Amino acid sequence: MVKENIFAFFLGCLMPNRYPAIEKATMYVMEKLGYTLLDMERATCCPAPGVFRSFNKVDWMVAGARNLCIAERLDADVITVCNGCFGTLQEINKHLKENEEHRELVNEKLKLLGDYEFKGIIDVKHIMSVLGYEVGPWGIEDAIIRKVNARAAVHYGCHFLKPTRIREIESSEGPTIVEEFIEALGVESVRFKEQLTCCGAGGGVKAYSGDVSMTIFGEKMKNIDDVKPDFILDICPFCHLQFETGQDHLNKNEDCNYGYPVIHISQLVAYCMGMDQEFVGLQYQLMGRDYIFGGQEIKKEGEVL
Ligand code: 9S8
Ligand code: 9S8
Ligand code: COM
Repeated sequence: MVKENIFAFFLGCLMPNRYPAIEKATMYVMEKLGYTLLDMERATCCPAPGVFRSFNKVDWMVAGARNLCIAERLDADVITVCNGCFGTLQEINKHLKENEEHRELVNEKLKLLGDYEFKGIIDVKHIMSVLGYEVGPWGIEDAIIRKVNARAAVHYGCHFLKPTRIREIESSEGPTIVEEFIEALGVESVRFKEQLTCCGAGGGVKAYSGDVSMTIFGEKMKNIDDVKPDFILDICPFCHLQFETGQDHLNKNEDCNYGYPVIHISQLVAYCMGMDQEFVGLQYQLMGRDYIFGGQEIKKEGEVL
């Protein structure tokens, strides 16, 4: 039995290297909600699904299983804040639980790396599913001290939703988990054209061809700009990187002047729960404004309404 309310926190590569504020915000949110996050010592890249799996599926499974073994030793389910990490770890975990032949093959190879054996005793979760399905919009209401009163363009990203048979999201074609959750934070989600398509970063596209990546991203930004949201909300540090650096790239190379703040779900929730805007990391997203959100306080910290 895995421990309740305790997660092995899988950092991945992008968040600790590029967006430590997302990491800090995640810890703030989860701890305030009563969860404990454990460090996964010696964890590596998940490895990224769109990149490593395309080259060598066995090596991808071995490296992923090694990370899962670290969480198994802690007796805790894994939590990730990244779609790619979720994609890899959830898929490998499910696959190796079901496929004995691959489990044996992977365990043989794991022996070469040290004292590792995949047992199949834990689950892998994305923070959005924990917030949306376990804490719930109903549960977060008690934990927040301010509502945001803004309009967001929600970007789900590919690996959170697909492949459908593995992901366990209520609907991968018309998901509402993010929208329903952020409504409780005072955020209205504005629909835009081709909302569920890729941001253009994943699948190795950004690394292989910056131009193709920016063409896909340019379309996405046009569709978002049509509905003029107050900010862009993502649930994946790689999408986050694309939206953040991509807007600057388009502004320099195309006839546009985008300046949409880009906010990860952990940052938004941390802010609503009382974390200072400066620590949530939003100051990097201000784009010349003093505050993104009016930050209407609905109660003081600790106060019960
Ligand atoms: S790890 Fe290495 S490149 Fe990354 S952030 Fe999320 S996907 Fe997993
Ligand atoms: S969309 Fe398509 S593959 Fe991905 S999840 Fe995050 S990066 Fe943006
Ligand atoms: C995207 C991960 S989040 S990957 O580039 O598709 O592997």
